[in-house]
Order: sequence, then structure tokens, then C-alpha cells
Amino acid sequence: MQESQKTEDRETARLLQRIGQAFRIPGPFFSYEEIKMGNVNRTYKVNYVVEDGAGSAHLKSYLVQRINTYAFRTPEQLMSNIEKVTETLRQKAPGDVYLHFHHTADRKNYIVDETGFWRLCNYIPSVTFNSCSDPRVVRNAGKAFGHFQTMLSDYDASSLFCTIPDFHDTRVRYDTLDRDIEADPLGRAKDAAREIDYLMSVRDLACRLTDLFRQGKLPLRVTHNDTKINNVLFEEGTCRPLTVIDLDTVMPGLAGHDFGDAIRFAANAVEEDCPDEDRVSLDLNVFWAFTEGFLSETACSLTKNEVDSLAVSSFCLACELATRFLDDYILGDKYFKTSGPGHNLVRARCQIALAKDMLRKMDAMDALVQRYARKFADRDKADK
Ligand code: GN1
Ligand code: MG
Repeated sequence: MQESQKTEDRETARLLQRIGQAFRIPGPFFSYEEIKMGNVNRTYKVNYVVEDGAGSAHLKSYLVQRINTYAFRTPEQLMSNIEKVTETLRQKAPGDVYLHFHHTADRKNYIVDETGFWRLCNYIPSVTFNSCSDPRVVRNAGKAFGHFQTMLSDYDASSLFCTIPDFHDTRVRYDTLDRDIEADPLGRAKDAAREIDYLMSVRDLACRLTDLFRQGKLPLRVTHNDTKINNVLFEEGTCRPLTVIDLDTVMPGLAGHDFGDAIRFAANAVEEDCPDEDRVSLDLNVFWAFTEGFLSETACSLTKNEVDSLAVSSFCLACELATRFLDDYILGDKYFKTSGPGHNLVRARCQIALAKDMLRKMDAMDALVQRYARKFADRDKADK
């Protein structure tokens, strides 16, 4: 290991210890590792020694995260949302596994210092999947996100802060892209001419979910808004879903936001940044399994318009994310963590290839949605 790397590691360990102290974590600090998770925040697993009083000791772990305040401009509000939501979930199902954010001596669930905005929560032993085609796992992921939405269905969405304004407003995302292509501060727009042309050609369909909401045809709910399959923790061995994590974007939203975002991630046959567009495709098996799981939890509470919007929402969310990756590319990669200057462009291309395949398979996707919506609505009626 290089000397400079060792020094950096020691500094990080000291910093994480200081953060642990602020959150009043007992026991000596033992070690840490960075968890390569997410494209926005930085996450560390920290391990402490806990003595049991009878001569032996074990390690207890926590997660420490530095919030990306470029993405989240009002992190205190984000932490207030998380407090409300985790507390509601805990009260509704005290036996469930859930995230718990620790507090400082002055009852705040975050600290801010010259190194950034930090929080600390329990570490839940579990497995996660960045990609998975096993229908049992995918169905359980659908159940986990559906359950999350259903548990919060009577929660007053207006009491939550909107932590990233217009997060899933696809029209606003397109307008932002228009503006940034026009300004083109780094002269990068020319590299993306093909991608820009495609996104502009499907603008109205990509904005379908947003337009339906603006026309008053879809209800506002409390949604997760970032439903990548790796935001579900599963029990090791059984693959039972334990809990949904990454609650940064929990705020008022649409059922289709959670469904569509999950599909565009989980049902993509390749990684989100696969450079080979020919390998990108919508895996209908994964779509089927997620849809079944999600609707088994939500069918009784969704309106007809919501059900009808689900299949197309996958297309909307894939295009929306493509505009976001492309926009970040044009502006110089300020928002998403990247491995180099072309990374966001590769990601945008991948979402576009996926969106195209979704269009080819839209009828099949919608047929599956309709079938499971009917099946579970009938089941719930019979149960009553
Ligand atoms: C970001 O950081 P992560 O992976 O949880 C982003 C999502 C995108 C996703 C794409 C707050 O999520 O909206 O869909 O990257 N989160 C935020 O990988 O912008
Ligand atoms: Mg996230």
C-alpha cells in the first residue's frame, strides 16, 4: 500500500471515530471499510468492540454516511423526513427490521462539521443484489417496495418536505436538459447528438406520467422514489425481504415512480453503465416477477389510472434518468459519482437502449400488469 493511501486511511479512521463519538457510540472503535454503494452519498461500515461484561467481546457495526449536499440542498429536511417515516414504520410494525438513525446529545439525527453532513444508523446483517434474475428474489423485492408504499398509504404526504424539488417531474428534467444543451459550458453536447435526438423524439411519451399527474388523474402518495433492487435488504439464505433502505428521497410521489424506477434498474439485463448497447434489454421474466410481487401488496389500494400507468412508467423513468445522466455529462459530472469523463454518457446510452426495448415490449408488459392487478384485487375482495 502506498504511504499516501495509509495516511488517508488513518485520517478517515480518525474522522469516523469523531463522528461515532458525536453519536455517542459506546465501546472502542475497531475498524472501518468504505461500502461502494449508491451513486450519490459516501458510505462507511464502522466496527466497534463491545464487551459483554463476562470476559468476551464481539464487534458491533454501524453505517456512517456523508450526505452529498450538492444533490441534497436541504439535508436537515431530508433527515426530518427520515425520522418521521422510520418512526411511523416502527410504530406500525414494531417486530419488523427497520433503519434506526442515532441521535447526538442535542437530539439531532445528523452532525455538520467542516468535513460535511453526517449521519449514523444501525447496520443490518443481510445480503443485497445489484442484479438478479432469480424470480423469487425479484418477486420479494417487488413485495418490499409495495409493502413500503402500502404501510405509508395513510400517511399525510404533505407533512413531508420535498427534499429534491421536481425530482421525478420529467417535464422539468427535460426543460433543464434543454437549457443546459443551449448553454453547453464544456462543449460536450456534440458528443451526445444521437442521444439528444432520440430523447427529444419521445418527449411526450416520456412525460406521460408527469402529465397524467398534472391533469389530476393520479393521486399523490408517499413514495420511496429510488427503488433500485439494491435498496432492499434480504435475509441471507432465505432471501426474505427485511427492509427497504436509502430513504433520502422518500417524499410525495406517484406509484409509477417506484414501480418504473425499480423496473428500469432490476429488469435491465445488464448493469446500468454497460457500454455495449446491443446487450441491453428488458428482461420480461424479471418484469413479470417484480410486477407480481409489487401488485400483491398494492393492488387493493391502486386506482385504475394508476394500474394503467405502471407499464409505461418504466419507459418514463428510463428516459427521465437518461436526461439526468446526459445533463450531468454536459455540465461536467457534478451530480453522480463517475469513474471518468465519459461515464455519464455511457449511462445515458444504456438507459436509452433500454427505453427502446421497453417500447417494443410495452404490450406484453401492460398485459402482465393488468393480469396481476385483477388477480390480487379479486383476492383482496374475497378476503373481505
Ligand atoms: C442515484 O445514489 P443512488 O444509487 O441511490 C439517484 C437516483 C438514480 C440512481 C441511478 C438522490 O441513486 O435517482 O436513479 O442514482 N439518487 C438521487 O443509479 O439522485
Ligand atoms: Mg438513493
